[in-house]
Amino acid sequence: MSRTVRIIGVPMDLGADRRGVDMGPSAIRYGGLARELNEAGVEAVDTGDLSIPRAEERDPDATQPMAGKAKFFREVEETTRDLTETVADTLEAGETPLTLGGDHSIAIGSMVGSARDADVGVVWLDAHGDYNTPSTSPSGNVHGMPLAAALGVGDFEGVDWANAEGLREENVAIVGLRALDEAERAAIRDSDVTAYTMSDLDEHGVTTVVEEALSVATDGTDGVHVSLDLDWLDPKTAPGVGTPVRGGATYREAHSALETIADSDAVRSVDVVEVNPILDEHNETAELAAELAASAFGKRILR
Ligand code: HAR
Ligand code: MN
Ligand code: MN
Ligand code: MN
Repeated sequence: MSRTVRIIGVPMDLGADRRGVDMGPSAIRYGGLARELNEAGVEAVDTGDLSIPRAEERDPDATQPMAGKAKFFREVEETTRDLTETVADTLEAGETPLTLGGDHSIAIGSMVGSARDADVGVVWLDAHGDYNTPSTSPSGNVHGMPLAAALGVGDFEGVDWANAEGLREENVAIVGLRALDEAERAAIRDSDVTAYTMSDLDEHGVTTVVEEALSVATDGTDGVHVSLDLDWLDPKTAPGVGTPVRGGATYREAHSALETIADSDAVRSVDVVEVNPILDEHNETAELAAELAASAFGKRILR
């Protein structure tokens, strides 16, 4: 029986400073997502988009956490609760959630939903660590915090809606790191999270690194949540992202990584985030996002 992938659009941009990622879900659909998924041999169904408040109607500072700063914290909570239910219901129905961002703050909901009734590992493909907390964040943007939130790090300890129940630091692998804030670096070093930098990819090659990341994420778990931030790729290949960082994964490395992930047969849920159509060139980053999602579900040239 083939896998049914449920597309869930989350047009959220309140977790990031640069507007435009709210158009990501439309651009990725327009970029051929359904066709790509069909070519991967899965059944694709589309839930449409969750409804997200507009920034212009809200006050970014209306609710702040006990310590530090997190812009639009109340709105992030609302969206997280909504996405958590959608992802959990999707899994309960025997389908696989594919969540389209939106900024990376949405991954809090997809992780909390995915790890509600299961032990889950995470493979986090990103230039950034996304391990800040409201106290350590230099920007106050929640898209720099989702891993810390889901793991209950620092200010996020005991924040029930943000903590992913069945997720442990030991089962989290970040791949492709090249931009960290000071406090974030220290927090990752002190944690039990496994982090592979771009230098590790240079040294060992993408297949080896991703296989290691998968062994971290599958160790004692029921499945893997894959979170793909398009800024993981080099900005020459993926220009349409909010926070580009030079020196990222190439086109082939990215496909290879997601094909290796598909081969593990451990994929439980997937995010594709941070596509910014305003900054894109002819929708190519969105098309790439659609292609990479298909690779994650097993698309191959010869099958
Ligand atoms: N580390 C920075 C901050 O916390 C930048 C955040 C990153 N942007 C993302 N997330 N796209 O991966 O503000
Ligand atoms: Mn990210
Ligand atoms: Mn990033
Ligand atoms: Mn090494």
